[in-house]
Amino acid sequence: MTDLPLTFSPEVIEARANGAPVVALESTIITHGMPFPQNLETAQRVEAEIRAHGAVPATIAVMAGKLHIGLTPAELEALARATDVMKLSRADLAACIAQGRTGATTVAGTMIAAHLAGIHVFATGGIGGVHRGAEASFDVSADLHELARTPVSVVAAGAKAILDLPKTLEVLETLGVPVIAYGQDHFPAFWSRSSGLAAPLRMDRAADIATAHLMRARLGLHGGQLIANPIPETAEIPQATITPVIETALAEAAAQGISAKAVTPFLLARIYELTEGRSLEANIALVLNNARLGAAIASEIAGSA
Ligand code: PSU
Ligand code: MN
Repeated sequence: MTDLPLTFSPEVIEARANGAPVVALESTIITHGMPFPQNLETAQRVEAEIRAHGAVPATIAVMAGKLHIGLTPAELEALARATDVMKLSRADLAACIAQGRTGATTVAGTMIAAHLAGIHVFATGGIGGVHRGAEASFDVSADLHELARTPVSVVAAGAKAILDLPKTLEVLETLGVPVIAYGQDHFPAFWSRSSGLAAPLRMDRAADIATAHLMRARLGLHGGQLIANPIPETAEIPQATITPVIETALAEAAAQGISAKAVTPFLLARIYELTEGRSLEANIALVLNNARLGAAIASEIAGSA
């Protein structure tokens, strides 16, 4: 462990020494997913929510070439204010560290770092997936492949309807990733509780999710689990409201030739503007909800160690 190039925050060092539950958090949502200052406020609230539910938060990022597992309050603020931050998926992580640069980890990048640090559970907003039109663009997020190979349970509110959700579920099935809806039969669609698509698996208890996570390791199965946790009812945006907004943002992205890593941040920023901030309020509510479930799953895993 000591020769791994990891920098732990003081509270994560203490949690590791005590066997306390730890929940990993990504940083792309801070630098490329939300505007300042809401990004900082949300990151602070999500960390507080995890602490209030008996676990320790570990926000993951590369800062000046160091891979941080947990950020101090000052580091979190510096990241939220930073510009020219790289977006780090599997392909980018080592290059960012080698060049001494600063980068924010995506779902894929965060899973890699969490696993290196021995963290089982990671809470976020939404995962990347198969983009609409992927049959022509081949734009499939590296998040899906990471779920297939790295043993971390990822709590998300499903995937956004900016993606092709049926194709995303098909690819997850092909890759052997368990997609577990929490407390309902349908796969959630980020801003909405249901995508209208049936989820492959359903669990109603954090303890069952923890047991399944540990059972995969005992069976020698690689890869993680996607825990699809529906947005709280009070924060939901109706499909009829969000669908035309998504269509507009997608049309603009196509017209402007946005491609590759820039697609997801572009769409998130436009949807925020077009909904006059309502999408962001929903986003914040669902991340807090995922933090609570992540803390519960991590506590169950820590308790059965
Ligand atoms: N989906 C969201 N919010 C986000 C992201 C996705 O609803 O912030 C971010 C996550 O970090 C995710 C990444 O891992 O975008 C996926 O980017 P890409 O599609 O380029 O793989
Ligand atoms: Mn992509």
